[in-house]
Amino acid sequence: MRIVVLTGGIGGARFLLGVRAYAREVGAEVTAVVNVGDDLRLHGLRICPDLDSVLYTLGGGADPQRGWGRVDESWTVKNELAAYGAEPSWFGLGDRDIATHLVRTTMLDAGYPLHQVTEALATRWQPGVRLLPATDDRLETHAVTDLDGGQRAIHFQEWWVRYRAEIPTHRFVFVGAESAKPAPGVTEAIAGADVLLVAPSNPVVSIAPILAVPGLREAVTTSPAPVVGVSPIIGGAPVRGMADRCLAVVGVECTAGGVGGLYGSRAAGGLLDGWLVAEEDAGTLVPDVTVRAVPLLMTDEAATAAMVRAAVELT
Ligand code: FO1
Repeated sequence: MRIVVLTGGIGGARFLLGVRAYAREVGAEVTAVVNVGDDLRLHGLRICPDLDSVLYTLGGGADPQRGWGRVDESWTVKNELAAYGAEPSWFGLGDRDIATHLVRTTMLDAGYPLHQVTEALATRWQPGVRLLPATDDRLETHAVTDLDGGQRAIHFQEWWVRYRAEIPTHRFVFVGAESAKPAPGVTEAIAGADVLLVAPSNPVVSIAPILAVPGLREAVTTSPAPVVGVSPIIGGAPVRGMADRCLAVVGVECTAGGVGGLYGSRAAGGLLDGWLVAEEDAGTLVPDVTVRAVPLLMTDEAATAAMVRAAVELT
């Protein structure tokens, strides 16, 4: 069996731990198609938070408290940059993490595309799943906000980390999406999947930028395989992160039904055949989508693998 997962964020990386465990049980292959909209260049370095969250989480190197970055991290470079007054001071890069960005940036600057660089980084972390960026091209999520007395578009990381998603925001824009191409292997993996899973990631800033790459939404909606999503919202609140603030920007109710409706049924031109929600949200209805309620908290790998089994067996 070939499982393809659309994923982004820390929740998505933790979900992949369960997908990998389930895949080992049943002898399946896993491809993760990862959001790059959060990526940015800082201090000359290319940083790919979502790809790194997957590498570190599946490779056993993630910080369990923060969720992002490396465990046993030190912050010498961050403190030295602060001593120079180097901006931005609101985004912290740990020393161990910087090594990843140095290797990535050196390879990118030498002309290797992001998917090959990711493959090279994965030889160290051995994530046990095939990891593909949605695109090799520049695609950045920006938030159009009210700042300094006017409308201003800022990078997603500035909106998320500096302003904690707490400023008036009109919309999100996926800069570069129109001319981005799917990274090699992505369309083929989706077309060849036996099941497609949408991880319990932020629908607005993790999954939407993947689907904004021309051809990817169509690849999913026309795939012969069933598409099953897992709700990132339990009992009206995000499991982690600030999906509630992002959903408010796009005018969608922060409920399992709201997000299921945002994705929509494949029968009506949307994404989903199945929608897995938490037991608290039993009774959620999404027109033309099979909804099932199961325990959804990713407390450990076994609980997450049980969620994945329920998702795979849903359709
Ligand atoms: N999140 C923060 O809240 N503060 C930070 O300073 C920060 C630095 C950072 C550096 C590298 C990296 O890969 C992720 C980092 N994050 C930080 C997390 C990141 O902002 C988001 O959680 C993800 O982009 C959302 O998926």
